[in-house]
Amino acid sequence: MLLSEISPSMMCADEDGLSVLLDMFEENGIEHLHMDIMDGVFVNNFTLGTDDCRRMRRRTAIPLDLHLMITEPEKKLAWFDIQPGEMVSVHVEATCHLQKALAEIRARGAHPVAALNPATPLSVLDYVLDDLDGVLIMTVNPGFAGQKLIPATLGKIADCRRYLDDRGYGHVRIEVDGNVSIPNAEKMRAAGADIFVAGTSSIFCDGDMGENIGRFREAIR
Ligand code: S6P
Ligand code: MG
Repeated sequence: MLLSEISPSMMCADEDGLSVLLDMFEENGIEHLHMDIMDGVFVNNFTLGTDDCRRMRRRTAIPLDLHLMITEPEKKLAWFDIQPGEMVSVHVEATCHLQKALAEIRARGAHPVAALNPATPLSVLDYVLDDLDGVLIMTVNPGFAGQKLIPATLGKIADCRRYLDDRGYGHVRIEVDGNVSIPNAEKMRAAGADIFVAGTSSIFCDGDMGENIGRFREAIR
């Protein structure tokens, strides 16, 4: 099984105290920072944008995990100043040029990830497997934090792991996003997920953040 990693959802973080939070993430070995980018068209919300990504890169060495919930991402990748080693997810529902978008992310030295809404079948990946470093399985419909897990997506994570392994793509990571609470994270790990987006249902909730991260790590070990 691939090593498990945590990607805190930065749209859930307060701007106040951000430096302290980022120092704490570095001390806790947090592997990625999940940046939710929404355009008000692909999803009914606006969240983080290009300037937030630039600011975050100036404040921490933790690589960004850009989750682009925007239409026609292949036309907009240049706006994000993508850095080598970052993860960049594009939604397969948001483009009719999926291969082109993934190849452009790869050309920038970043890790291309295909994001799938809950109803989108895995077969959309059939002809882009060589272009992928990861699949982002949405376990809620994208747009908002604080939603409830869609139960069928747990089976989809297991199906995705099997789909990739059977085709010789065991190195392709599976990221999960949406209501990744500690109990849900345990089930997602058992199903084969290895990158976990931590939001309001796990680390950005009541209690000590350090202890929340510790419990979360334990659940996904
Ligand atoms: C939602 C977005 C997510 C949320 C995250 C929040 O569209 O893509 O990344 O920020 O899921 O986590 P939670 O624990 O509140 O569901
Ligand atoms: Mg997200």
